[in-house]
Amino acid sequence: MAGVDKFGVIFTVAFVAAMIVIMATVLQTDGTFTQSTDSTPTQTYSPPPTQTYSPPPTPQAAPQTSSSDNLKYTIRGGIVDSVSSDENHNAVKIMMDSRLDGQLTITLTSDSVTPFDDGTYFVTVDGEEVEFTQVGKRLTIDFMANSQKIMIFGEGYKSGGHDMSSMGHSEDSKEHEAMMAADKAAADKAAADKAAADKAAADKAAAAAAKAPMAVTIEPVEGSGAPGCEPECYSPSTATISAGGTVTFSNTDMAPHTSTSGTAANGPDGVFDTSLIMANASFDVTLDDAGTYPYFCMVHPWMEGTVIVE
Ligand SMILES: [Cu+2]
Repeated sequence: MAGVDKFGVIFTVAFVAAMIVIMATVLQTDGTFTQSTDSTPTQTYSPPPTQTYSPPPTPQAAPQTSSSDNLKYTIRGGIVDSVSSDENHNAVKIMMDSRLDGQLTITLTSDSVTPFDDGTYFVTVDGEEVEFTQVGKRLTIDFMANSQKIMIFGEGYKSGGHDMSSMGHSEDSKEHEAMMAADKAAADKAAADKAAADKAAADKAAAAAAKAPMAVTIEPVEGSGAPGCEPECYSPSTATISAGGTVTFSNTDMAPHTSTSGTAANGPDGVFDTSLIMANASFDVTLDDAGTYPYFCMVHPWMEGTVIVE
């Protein structure tokens, strides 16, 4: 039985050792289990190739660069249909399709269009003059979506006084008309601006003219010594002057009157008081502070008026 036990012990030790070896190969150094890939065949799933949708290239994605009529250009936001120089009109015409706001950069040549004396050009997009940047003979012109025609004019075009002799025939006379229209629009705008400025000046003058006077005369109405004239027993019953102005209370009535600041109901407030003014006499009151000053006649309390100082 000892032999059997010995064999059993050896078997057990060997089994344990084998397990340790197996575990060691399975157990990674970081302690995580991984599936053995070399011992068992693995099935891999390959999904069928998916169809991806590629949107059509947008015009601005890749700037279109080309040359036509010996003119090199780059366009973004549109496609150039044609570039042609018109020697008769000393202009270059670019026809294009643009669905987006974009930019055309074109390098001109002396053959295509001769610049003005100062080396610059005149550019229109669909007949409207536009700003552009110029480096040497390379022009960069911005355009709006749906623009169709860019024209670049040289010395044949005289701003403000078009050289009609070189603007002869049909199609480009349309172009020229468009330019004339653009110029007229600009002139009209300038005129409108001037009119607006003139109006503003006129309004200012009117405002100055409308400014309250520095002097006003107030008279009691005839017969105001007896009730019945109210509420306009002074004329004008409401008078307006500018601050620092003078009110002349002139008594043109037969009866003596006063003009006393305050109200008949509450009495004098002490701002001013002419005291009694006899017939054909007058009294001046100067008021420096803006405000509304009620006054009344001490003798005839139905007589009330107002002085407004602005
Ligand atoms: Cu009176």
